[in-house]
Amino acid sequence: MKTMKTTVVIPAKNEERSISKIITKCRKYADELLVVDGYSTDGTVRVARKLGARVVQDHGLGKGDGLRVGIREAKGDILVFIDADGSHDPNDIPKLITPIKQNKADMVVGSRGMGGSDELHGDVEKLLRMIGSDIILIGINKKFKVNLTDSQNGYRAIRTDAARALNLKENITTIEQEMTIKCLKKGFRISEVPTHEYAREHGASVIKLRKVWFRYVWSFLINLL
Ligand SMILES: Nc1nc2c(ncn2[C@@H]2O[C@H](COP(=O)(O)OP(=O)(O)OP(=O)(O)O)[C@@H](O)[C@H]2O)c(=O)[nH]1
Ligand SMILES: [Mg+2]
Repeated sequence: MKTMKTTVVIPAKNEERSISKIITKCRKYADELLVVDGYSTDGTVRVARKLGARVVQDHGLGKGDGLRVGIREAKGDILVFIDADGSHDPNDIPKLITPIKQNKADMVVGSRGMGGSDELHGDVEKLLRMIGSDIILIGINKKFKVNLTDSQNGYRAIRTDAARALNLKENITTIEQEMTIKCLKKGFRISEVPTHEYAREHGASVIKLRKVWFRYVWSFLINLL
């Protein structure tokens, strides 16, 4: 069997302070390092290029757009999506890609349900985010008769051909639940491994709950039904 090559896809928007650490730590697990830039106005692109990553630009529509560009551009057989803000530990990459290499899964999601999160607890916005994502998770589990513990985490690996077959449409972070639902609809095998989510190292989240909650509910319903 041919060895599967891995492309690590790093969506990044204004992450110059954390991206060098991520690129450096991902290097040993990646055959290709692909940074998808969302029109950063800081030194993200310069830092990424200096460290030898290939940099491509999204269309300025959001992280989902960025992941779609990564899925299109990647040369590897397996994609690993990892945030550039320091929330994910690159040393978890082997756990994410091994089940795919062993042909035991088509997508492997890092589960914060199993591995814990610094970002889902501590204030009202985080509580509402957690309740919302749990309601969506319960809906997915009931509909597809599965027992997932995280439908939202951006830290995940997927076979490139499976990702390309999904015809993903969401422009923002709703792309993660869309990917999960569409994998289940297509009968792709999803596994989870525990990964811990750390608080972003610098700067602010792009997610403002009051602006995005409706899109989460809407994309959940249209993809599920
Ligand atoms: N290419 C691209 N990347 C983006 C865009 N928006 C955000 N990102 C990146 O996507 C990743 C996730 O964004 P975050 O803002 O951390 O979203 P989040 O992790 O759900 O939110 P927090 O939990 O608050 O960290 C980070 O690496 C961002 O730099 C975009 O429009 N285009
Ligand atoms: Mg983050």
